[in-house]
Amino acid sequence: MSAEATAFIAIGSNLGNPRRQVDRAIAALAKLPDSQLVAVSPWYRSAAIGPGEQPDYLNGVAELHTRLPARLLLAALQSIEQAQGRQRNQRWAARTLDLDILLYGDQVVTEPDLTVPHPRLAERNFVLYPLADLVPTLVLPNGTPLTELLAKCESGGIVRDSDGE
Ligand code: A4P
Ligand code: MG
Repeated sequence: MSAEATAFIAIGSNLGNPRRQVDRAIAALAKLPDSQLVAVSPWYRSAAIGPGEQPDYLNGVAELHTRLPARLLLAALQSIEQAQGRQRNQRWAARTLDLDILLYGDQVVTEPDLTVPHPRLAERNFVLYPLADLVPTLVLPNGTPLTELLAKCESGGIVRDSDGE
């Protein structure tokens, strides 16, 4: 059994009733083996970054305590996406559910199919805001405080979702 790690999971949806999708995703995360769902951030709405015309996204972050190694956690997240009808076609296409590993303790992973911390974490307000709601004092494995990334990121185009409180 591996040691327990604190993992932060980005949750995003812009298809198939995002509110319902993210609620189902939270219920599924709460049932992951060898893991405990300890917190869920508030939800945020933002315009989609990606090709073509797409509906707005609903985004949030979940905090897990888990003994699943990062790669098994990724596989488990992908099965939750599949169970919620995720189609993989074009990159950044609209999707019912996207679950990404933002951070896995202090681990740095650079493998072909898994990069942790998530490579686009630093530039995305829809990830930084909910992460900061959970752990305002968070410091990334490379020593950068989350507050520094927040100060630099674009603050426009994102709103707290009032139904998600
Ligand atoms: N992968 C590598 N590292 C990770 C990680 N840390 N967590 C690999 C999860 N997966 C990771 O992902 C492609 C591959 O990334 C996986 O097979 C996995 O092995 P995917 O979910 O199939 O495809 P994707 O999500 O379209 O690609 P990508 O590049 O991960 O997209 P992003 O960066 O996640 O962006 N706009 C708004 N407003 N809100 C959003 O949430 N999300 C995206 C997706 C684009 N625009 C958005 C949002
Ligand atoms: Mg993804």
